[in-house]
Amino acid sequence: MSLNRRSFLKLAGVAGLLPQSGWAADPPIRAKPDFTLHIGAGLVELAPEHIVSTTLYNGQFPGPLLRFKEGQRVVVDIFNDTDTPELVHWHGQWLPSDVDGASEEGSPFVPPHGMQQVSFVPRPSGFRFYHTHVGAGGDLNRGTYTGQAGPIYIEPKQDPGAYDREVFLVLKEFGPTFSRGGDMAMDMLVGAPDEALKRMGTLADETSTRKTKGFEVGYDLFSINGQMLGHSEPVRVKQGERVLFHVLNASATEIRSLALPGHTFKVVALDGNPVPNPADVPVLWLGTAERVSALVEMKNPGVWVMGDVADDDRQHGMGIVVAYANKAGAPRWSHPKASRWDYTLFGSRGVLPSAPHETIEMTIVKRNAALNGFNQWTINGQAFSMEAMQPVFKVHQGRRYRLKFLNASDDVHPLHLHRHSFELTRFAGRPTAGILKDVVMLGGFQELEVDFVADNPGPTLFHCHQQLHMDFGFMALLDYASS
Ligand SMILES: [Cu+2]
Repeated sequence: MSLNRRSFLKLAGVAGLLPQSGWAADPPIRAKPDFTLHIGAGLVELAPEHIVSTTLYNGQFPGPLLRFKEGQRVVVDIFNDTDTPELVHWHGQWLPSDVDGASEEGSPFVPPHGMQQVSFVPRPSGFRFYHTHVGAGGDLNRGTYTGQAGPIYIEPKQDPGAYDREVFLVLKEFGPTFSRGGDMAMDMLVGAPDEALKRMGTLADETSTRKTKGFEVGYDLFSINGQMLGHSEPVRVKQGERVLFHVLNASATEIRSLALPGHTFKVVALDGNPVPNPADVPVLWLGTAERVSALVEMKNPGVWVMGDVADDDRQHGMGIVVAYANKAGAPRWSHPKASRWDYTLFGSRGVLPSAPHETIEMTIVKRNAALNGFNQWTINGQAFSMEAMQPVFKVHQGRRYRLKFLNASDDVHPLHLHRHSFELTRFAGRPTAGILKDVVMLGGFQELEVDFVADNPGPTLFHCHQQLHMDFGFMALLDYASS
């Protein structure tokens, strides 16, 4: 599949078969850009002894924070200074298919050593981000394994502003390598595995002809805002301040956690969307591409390590120092008490979600090491084909759809729907309402339901945001019925 995708890119690039969009087909009217992005090779100094070379936006990691105003059109010039076609995806926004930045939806590639001007009206307000949307397959120098990610904040027309300061944190690993390590069972989510799904997963494994485990990706280097713990400027705070942390997991494949000893996080927004019920938690958990905005009241003076609860990852860089004014000494870490992540904590109380017009079921199965040693992923028995590029679901404008996911694998999958927000309606066996997201973690052998309203016509991509999973089958294309 990786080979196929790469040959497709090559073919598409050489033969001029790139999907054409309205604005690309018309003679371009060059406007003065509000923002300019340069995609190119560069260095990230994670620490003096760890300087990595990768593809970056504007020569930096993370890419520059782009501040947009809700509803106010922006023009962005994108220059691709690399030898390969690129795509910039505007994650979490309600954009037309041709500017969303996914080739599967018909967005054109930014040609190698070429440029593209895009123009769109940013919405909805809140914490979004931008990242590359090209497939990587077996190439760890492509896709989200690179440093092509940056935060976006779309300022709402009215800002509640119940905080003293905002701090953006982008969590990201570097130095990816493959291993046959197999899957690490992750149990950070509430909910119990479903026996029928377990049996389905076991059956898939037993009928697999490959007995070795499929490849997984691991990392050597971990960072927050492109610097390893101990090598960055601390987040400097004052006692009594309310600091709003906007946390983005820009990992290609990993689920991340974040804790600040002696403090709690009040989660106020998920994926940039205010939650109905802000609630306190000791640890934040974020699947790939998820965002959490959380308020921390600074009331425990000292010098602290804010970092991942996984000791190994934190010791290899996944953390940042939080230092109170006039406090000195070695940063302190202490392990938070065990807790599991439960989205429903932040949902409306005593409110049930509206009934959908239709339910679309998706059963997810792993075919062990089926593709040259890589696991292949299927939705309802089908792995996504870049060649066919066929929409598998047709939706009607104005209708409310329920997506019901059944995970017959032990992996946690960060599921992402493009160009729409969805409402979480069932998680860990419990109904919920009021939580709007664009990525949500589906637990191993668990079920999950989300609803979305078909209100943004055009081809729409659904996929697992784990780069290895999406590259090896875990995608589906939705399209709108013509009438
Ligand atoms: Cu996945």
